Amino acid sequence: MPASVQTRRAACVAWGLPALLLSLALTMALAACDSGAPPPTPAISDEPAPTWDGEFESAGGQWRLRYRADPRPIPRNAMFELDAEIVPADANVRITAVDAFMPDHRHGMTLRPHLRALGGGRYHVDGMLFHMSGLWELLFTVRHVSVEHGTDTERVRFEVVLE
Ligand SMILES: [Cu+2]
Repeated sequence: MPASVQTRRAACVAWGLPALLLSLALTMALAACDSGAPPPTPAISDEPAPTWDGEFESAGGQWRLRYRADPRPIPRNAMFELDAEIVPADANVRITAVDAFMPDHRHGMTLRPHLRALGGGRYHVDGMLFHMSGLWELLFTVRHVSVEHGTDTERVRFEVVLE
């Protein structure tokens, strides 16, 4: 038998034992997982249903947009954040922008807010600032893509009166 074949066989034997031990360890690890604590339930199901500061239903009733401010009520001249949700979650209905405007004064915010999609129809907005009291319009731009209508862009408007 040529020397090279013997060498290869020796290498196989040397590999065989660690591989066996590894698969044994994996099997035990999996068994430990199975017999361990029950899988954790998502924390959100333990929380009371959140309340919202505003809710809008689309003209066709296919989706709703709702939001709440943090902190609430919205402070004057202090940063705040928003949680927003499209329900039911639908990949074809997305919030693409958030802005705010004072119609009586014809000006917007002094900051540009940052919108982040969290998945499942949920969004978070930070960098909001209502720098003066009065009537504000909180504006969400929603893009809705459908086979029938192509791409629709809808501006959802909530009125917020700041003391
Ligand atoms: Cu103003």
